[in-house]
Amino acid sequence: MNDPKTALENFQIKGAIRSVALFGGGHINDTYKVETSEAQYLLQRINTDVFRDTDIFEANLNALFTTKSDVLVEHVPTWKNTWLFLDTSGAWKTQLFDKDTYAPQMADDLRQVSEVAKGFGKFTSLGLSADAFQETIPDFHNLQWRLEQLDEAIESDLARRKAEAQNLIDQANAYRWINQKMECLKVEGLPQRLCHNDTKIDNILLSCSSNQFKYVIDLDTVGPGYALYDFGDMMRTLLSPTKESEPDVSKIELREDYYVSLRDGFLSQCEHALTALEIESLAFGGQYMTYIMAIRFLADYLNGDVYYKVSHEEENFVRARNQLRLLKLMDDLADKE
Ligand code: GN1
Ligand code: MG
Repeated sequence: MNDPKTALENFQIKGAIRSVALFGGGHINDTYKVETSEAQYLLQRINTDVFRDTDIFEANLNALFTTKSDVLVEHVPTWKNTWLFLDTSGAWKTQLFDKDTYAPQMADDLRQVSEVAKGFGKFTSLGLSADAFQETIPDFHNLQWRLEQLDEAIESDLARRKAEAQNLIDQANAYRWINQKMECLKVEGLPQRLCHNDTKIDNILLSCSSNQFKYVIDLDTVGPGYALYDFGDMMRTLLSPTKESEPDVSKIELREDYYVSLRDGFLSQCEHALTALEIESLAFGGQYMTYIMAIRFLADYLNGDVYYKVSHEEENFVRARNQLRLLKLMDDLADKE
């Protein structure tokens, strides 16, 4: 039963419900804005075809909320004192909505980039041990496994799109060294860390009045990872003035001054918590995360759009093409340095 109002009855919210409306644009879950006579909330329906192990999710949220931190938005428990309410349509979760906040959609000035980076830097320095968490989606950022998934998608060609995508497949295959480089970093001793694992710009809330960082949101993928994942996904989503589905590939660019702001903002909050190898490998995170997203979009295109929401037939193709373009720009820049 996919009914937000019925799901809401299971949470300890205050006041009588006045309105419930769809909100935001995630690729996987549905989010609703809720107004009651006393407060405002965000209710999320987590897609349990993607997040299959809700016990792990619940345990991660518990581990996350053990330390009271002003980096995270306050969540509302159910009447049974759990964070998730399960029904046949998925897992529901509720958090307070702070009226003085907004989620920026695209970085358009350096201060904004710095605030987003500071926010995720604060998350990195929360000091929670990665060992206390498990992955909500197994192998989520395991590139080796994602490459195997791509190989399977190419092999089965379920949607008969392989011929059309051949050029993208060739481009993607040329970057397999990124996986080897990551494996070397692990052997060299890159430590695991608690990561957010989805550090897109719109997963930060800034204050409407001051434009300063307020909260990190979208906690469904929080779990063990490497610092370069979170730094890299910020590079992927902050450095170009384009959205993932940008129709005009020539608009994709790397703004180097944005990179400086991103790095300075992030390190200002968490440099003390990171090892030298982690700091040295942060920039490689841009290539790693952009590559993994190119592969995931491409595999989903070949599989017939079974994972990401799409608004038109070619959207996953366009997303994969754009990520590969961004990766090329990052790679050229890394060669120059
Ligand atoms: C998905 O659903 P959303 O938009 O928060 C995806 C991320 C990708 C992102 C790309 C669980 O996040 O890994 O980076 O799309 N989340 C999942 O926009 O697959
Ligand atoms: Mg997410």
